Amino acid sequence: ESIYQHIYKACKKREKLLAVLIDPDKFAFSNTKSFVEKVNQSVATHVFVGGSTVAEHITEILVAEIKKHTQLPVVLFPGDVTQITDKADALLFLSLISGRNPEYLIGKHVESVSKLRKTQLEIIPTGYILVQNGKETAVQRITGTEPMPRNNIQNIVDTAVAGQFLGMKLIYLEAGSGALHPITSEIIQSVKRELNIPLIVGGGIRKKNQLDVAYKAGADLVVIGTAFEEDTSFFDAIKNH
Ligand code: 1GP
Repeated sequence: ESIYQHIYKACKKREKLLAVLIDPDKFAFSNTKSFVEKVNQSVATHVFVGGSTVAEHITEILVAEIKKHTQLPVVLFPGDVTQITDKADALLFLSLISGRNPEYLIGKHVESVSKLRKTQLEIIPTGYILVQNGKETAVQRITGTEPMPRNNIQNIVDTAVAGQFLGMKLIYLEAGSGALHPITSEIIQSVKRELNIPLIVGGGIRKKNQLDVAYKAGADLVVIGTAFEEDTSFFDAIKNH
């Protein structure tokens, strides 16, 4: 079974998935073993690795180390072509459909092919939608795109559905790492209602209650990075989601 099939089936069965995001840029390499052991003991189902500003080769070294300590699928969530490594299991092939920068809609994708051809990575086309969260995010700064206004829900829904029509296999609603406000339940619900493909939600989720709200609204997979980075006791706090 592929990683995507697993996510798709979970979505149809309404099982909830949780990805722990490790940003190589913010993560102390020497902590990998103990951190990943905590991930293994938690309810997490996936490890995502990626960030907006990661120095070359660091991702590969970190992914190799993570793989030593876990059986969970390790999925690349790359901010850039340089973060692609065969050491992972799958790659979210992200298209920033909230923005209008051709580099992040198709340019980087073309650039990545010579690298991807040499890997066995499972490639999962993903429509990535950045939504305003109250402060500027790294994604916004680096891609030079505007996030979608939170109050124009119809536009967010239409963007997600357009992504599905284009053949994307996942839609990722992103508030941005460390967001002040996570994606609202109203946005999640409205998008979920019109999608047949799994919905990922991430950015700014730091409390168990915010995780529950996201799942209840219809998120199939939630991504959490900062909250675990800052305090690994959050793994215990979410035991019975
Ligand atoms: C960021 O959606 C992820 O790309 C996770 O965000 O670090 O705020 O959990 P946090």
